[in-house]
Parts: sequence; C-alpha cells; structure tokens
Amino acid sequence: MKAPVRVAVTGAAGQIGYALLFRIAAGDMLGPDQPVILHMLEITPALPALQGVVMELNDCAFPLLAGTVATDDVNVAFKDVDYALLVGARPRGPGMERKDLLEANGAIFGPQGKALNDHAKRDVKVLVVGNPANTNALIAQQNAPDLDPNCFTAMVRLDHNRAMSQLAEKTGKHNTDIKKMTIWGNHSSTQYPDLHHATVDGKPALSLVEQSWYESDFIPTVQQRGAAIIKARGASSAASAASAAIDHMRSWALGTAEGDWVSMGIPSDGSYGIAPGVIYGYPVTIKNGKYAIVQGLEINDFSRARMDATDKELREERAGVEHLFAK
Ligand code: NAX
Repeated sequence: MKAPVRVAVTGAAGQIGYALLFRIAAGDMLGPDQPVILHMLEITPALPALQGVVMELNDCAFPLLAGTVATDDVNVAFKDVDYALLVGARPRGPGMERKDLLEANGAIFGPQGKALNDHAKRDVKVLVVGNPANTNALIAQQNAPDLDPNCFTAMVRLDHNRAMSQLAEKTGKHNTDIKKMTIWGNHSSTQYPDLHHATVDGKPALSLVEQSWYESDFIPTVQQRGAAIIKARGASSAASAASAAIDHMRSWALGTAEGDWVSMGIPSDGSYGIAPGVIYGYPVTIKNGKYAIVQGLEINDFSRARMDATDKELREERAGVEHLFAK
C-alpha cells in the first residue's frame, strides 16, 4: 500500500461534495492502492452539515480512508495537499449580472489561490468545478505566483462525457467504443463539442451521422445539457458532475489510454490560435502526471468560428476579473 495523499474538496457539504467524497474515499479517483486523507472546506454555517458527512464517511469504514480534516479555514484545508477540487462557489442569484457573479467568485477563488500558494504541495493538482469554472481557475492561478501555472485546471470533462453519451446513443454503440472526443473552450453554452476527430469503433464519427444532426442536435444538446438536467430534476447535475471530476483527476494522476485523449480546461499556451493564458478546454494526453495539448489537428472553418467564439467569451471574462489578480 502507498503512503496516503491529501485531497482537498471545497463546498464539501454541497450536493456535488456529497456525491464526490465517498467515491474518492472508495478509491475511484486514485486507485485501489492509494490511501487518502480528505480535507473538507465549508463556510462556517455549513460546518454542522459537514460534520454529518464526516460521520457518514467514518461509518463507511473505507479501507482507503486514512483520515479526515473538516474546517472553515482555507489555510488548514490546503495544508500539504496533493490534490484540490474546488467545488464550492457562489451561485448566480436573482438579478445578478455576470460581472457581479465574477466579482463574488473572485472573493472566493482569490483567497483560495493564495492559500494554495502558501500551503499546498508544490506539484498540487487543482481542479476547479465551481462556476464560472474556467475563469475561477484563472483567478486562483493568478493569486498563486509561486506555483506552476499549469497546476490549475478547470472541468470540461462533464461536457466531454455528455458528448460521448450522445454520440454513443445516436450510433447505437457503447461509450467505450468512442475515442478522441474534444470539448474546446469554456464550460458554458459557448463551448464547442467537436466531432471532427472523434471515432466510433475506429470509424470517423462524422461519417456515421448526418451533418444536420451534428450541427442542430448534438452541439446544442451538449451545450444545454446542464439546463435540461435542472429542468428535469429541479436541481443541477451533481452525481454526473462528481463523476466527471473523478475522471478528470484520475486521468491527470494515472494518465490517458494509448490512442485516445481527454478534454481538460488548461492554461492556453497559444496553441490553435487561442489567447495565451486563458483557461481553455483542449484535447490532452497525459503521462507521468503531466498533460500535453494534442497538436496538429486540422481545424476547418466551421470549427475555427466556434473555437474563436468561446475564446472571445473567455477573454471577456478575463478582462472582467483582471483587477483581482495578485500584482
Ligand atoms: P451546492 O450549493 O449544493 O454546494 C456548494 C457548497 O459550497 C455549499 O455547501 C456552500 O456552503 C459551499 N461554499 C460556498 N462558498 C464556499 C467557500 N468560500 N468555501 C467553501 N465552501 C463554500 O452546489 P453544487 O451543486 O455542489 O455545485 C457546486 C458548483 O459546481 C456550482 O458552482 C455549480 O455551478 C458548479 N458546477 C459545475 C459543473 C462543471 O461542469 N464545471 C457542473 C455541475 C455544477 O453545476
């Protein structure tokens, strides 16, 4: 058995937290030979509820759970952590403009970035789930000047998984038959789910579906899936979001399969003409805990326009939060 690693989860008493913590403790994220110490952060009023979650975690008697820390102090939460899943965020309230939302989240992700900078392991792997995820990740990164900027990522894996499931259903195949799915850009309705490089059972996906289905059905369905879940369930995606967070971290820690890739929101290095610095969804392969953007994909005019539109939205979001960056 390996030595335990420390995994921080913020918003730990929320609905995604409740779907996430038990799977991490069961070994779904880092494997069956990796004990974990869970660091759970909540706001002060949610600490009693969090205590209930800790009681349940203990009651599971998980062989891999080597300890728990439950706190409302960000400096305690991020002390020596190897992984940090930043889930807790400020939801959009009635009448709240995007500007207000970004500002409210800046007040959360700025201090969290600083606390990671001051207390986390130097190779900490940070995943931001709380929305607006890409720009919240940027705020945290920009408040952590001593950490490698590539430590900070945002979740587009739920969109990636949703796209796999839609394509599997359409083609009558299983999602395990699908390779090389790509989500470009922002985890928002401007995201671009790209089928040009995807394969189903080794065949090009776009040779199996009509262009009209791709443009008018598949793309909007994936982009609007979050809203469809809210309409059906009366609550936003939680178990699927937690599952995607597990997938994201497992791929990052344990690597991607030969001949396949995954989608991750990562700091742009300018690849594919995207603004350097924004946290943009890219296709990546991962080896030894390091991700690399898949290079050399052919981008046609259809894709270019959509990749640029989501880049533009991310640049606008960045312009709205630049005053929150550490100098
Ligand atoms: P909940 O409202 O159920 O839980 C959020 C929890 O975060 C609450 O318990 C709250 O007390 C806590 N919290 C708030 N501020 C905090 C802070 N400063 N430090 C620590 N904890 C804090 O929301 P839930 O459904 O769990 O969703 C969490 C976030 O995930 C939301 O921002 C949501 O928009 C986002 N999502 C992101 C997705 C993605 O694909 N990137 C998909 C699912 C989800 O919508």
